[in-house]
Amino acid sequence: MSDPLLHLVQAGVRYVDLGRQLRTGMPQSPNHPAFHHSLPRRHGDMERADGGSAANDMISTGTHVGTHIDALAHVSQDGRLHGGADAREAGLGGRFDELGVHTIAPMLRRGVLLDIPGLLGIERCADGYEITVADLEAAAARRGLEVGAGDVVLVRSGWGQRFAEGAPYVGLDSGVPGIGEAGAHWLADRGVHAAGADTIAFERLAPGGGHATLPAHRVLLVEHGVYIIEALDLEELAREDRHEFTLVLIPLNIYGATGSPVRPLAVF
Ligand code: UVW
Repeated sequence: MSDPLLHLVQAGVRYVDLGRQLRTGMPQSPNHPAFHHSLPRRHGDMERADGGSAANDMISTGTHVGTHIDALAHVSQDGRLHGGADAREAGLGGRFDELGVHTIAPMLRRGVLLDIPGLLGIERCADGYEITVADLEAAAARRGLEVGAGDVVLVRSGWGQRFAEGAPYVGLDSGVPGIGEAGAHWLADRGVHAAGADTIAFERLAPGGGHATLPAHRVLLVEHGVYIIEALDLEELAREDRHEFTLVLIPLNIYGATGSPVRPLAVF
């Protein structure tokens, strides 16, 4: 019997890992409980009769830390969730049964990279820069691509390089680049399935403004039911000059969760 994976390898199919390594102290939004990894049972703590032992570790984390996907349960606007349900009444056993991360099907979809620093001829977008609709259109046109219904669109700002700095709340005072409300409407108008970026909040955060307003979250999650993926590593994909690929993304099947860590792959 032939091995289907071998066929893929022989056909030259490759992938780029878009997920960031989970580490205690990595950059994250201060909105969320941080990632912690500990080793409560070390080798030798309990030795078996045969001389063997096992080390067992433990993680605790907000579901919106590291590379992750936002479920539709995550954000409400003016007391309403996507679909109009009362957000304050919502929870497990209620609307989160329909909007939790367990309802996001594994993704095997056309992925499109819109590389904004590549377009602008810079290393990375300035902190707090709003990526405009003109930027999005020019980045797609530069590669002869059209964004279409069902796509997963990944917007690279270059900010992901700051993960190397290691500070947990890096960049919040100076702002974080990303799309704004207009960019979110542009994506929603094209019927995308999900949109992601290489930053902690997907959309632009104004210098000193923190998370005071999140218009792109409102437009995509609440108004249009478009999932958001954050803290992606898009550097290698840009270096590889890959702008169209198959995006493979599987959220954890956590019942009713507002988000989930993910490890997406760009396959080409
Ligand atoms: C932000 O910090 C806004 O990230 P998330 O959408 O995961 O809450």
